[in-house]
Amino acid sequence: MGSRGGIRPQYGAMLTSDQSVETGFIAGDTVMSQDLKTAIVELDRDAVPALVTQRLEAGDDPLEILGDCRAGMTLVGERFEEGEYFLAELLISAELFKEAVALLDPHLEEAGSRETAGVVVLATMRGDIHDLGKNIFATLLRAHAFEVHDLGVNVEPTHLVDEVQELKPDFVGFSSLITTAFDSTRQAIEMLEDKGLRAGVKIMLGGGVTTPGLAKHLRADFQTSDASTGVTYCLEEAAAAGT
Ligand code: B12
Repeated sequence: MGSRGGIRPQYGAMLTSDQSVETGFIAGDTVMSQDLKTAIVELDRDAVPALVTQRLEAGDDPLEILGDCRAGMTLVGERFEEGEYFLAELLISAELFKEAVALLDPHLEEAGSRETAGVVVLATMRGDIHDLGKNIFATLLRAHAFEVHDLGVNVEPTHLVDEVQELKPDFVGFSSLITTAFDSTRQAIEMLEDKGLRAGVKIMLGGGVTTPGLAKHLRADFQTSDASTGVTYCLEEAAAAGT
């Protein structure tokens, strides 16, 4: 573990992608951006918080920093898929990611200023315990004055439906990172339809494994793998509804 590519990050340097031939950097990436991805995929517990802090101090957009952290997590997932990393590495990467988000959170909260509000219920459904992305989406929504009810992970469809009945939200967001949760998501949506709760609610699918095709299949209104795009959708829908 930890030797692939042989890149030892040069923290703080703002080199351009011209150096990519030698180092393996991706065209368009700055060294700072590539460093953070590398630090995450190499599970470097000192470098990750140091780089996030350094980039915040340098005035980088917190959403861009977050995007680089997420890209690092995608690389971790690829190594897991290839059998190079195991569950232990996934867990360590999750801890590193949480640490990065804890540093970014106050800046993400500052990012929003619009007063448009609506009620959002969020859940990761039964069969899925991934929640890092959902938590980020919740933070960004709150930053834009949405009232967020986060039901957590491994949520039973009946529990979600009870909460929707009680809270009468404008939006229900399902966060999915693993295909085994598709069935419970489908069940929840069908139960909302059967109980007559579907009409007043916009249903969103988000998370790495969701696709437009899945959204169509589940009769969801919206799908994305990007929290900011999700917030834009909520803001536009809330404005259109006059909330
Ligand atoms: C970290 C991680 C874990 C951690 C999760 C910790 C946690 N608290 O979440 C731990 C170690 C617990 C874990 C466990 C497992 N994992 Co895992 N894990 C990952 C990993 C590396 C990163 C996921 C992540 O957090 N990404 C970063 C976040 C920020 O991205 P995101 O979730 O997509 O969120 C963004 C957007 O999608 C959006 N968003 C998210 N939700 C929502 C919702 C709405 C409504 C909206 C609008 C937007 C939105 O906002 C975020 C910011 O933009 C992925 C690899 C990958 N490629 O994703 C594998 C991965 C998801 N895991 C996988 C697997 C197989 C597992 C395990 C089954 C492993 C095992 N053998 O036990 C278990 C699953 C247990 C279960 N039942 O859920 C597979 C899933 C394969 C599949 N296609 O189904 C992946 C893809 C790895 C792989 N390539 O094989 N995992």
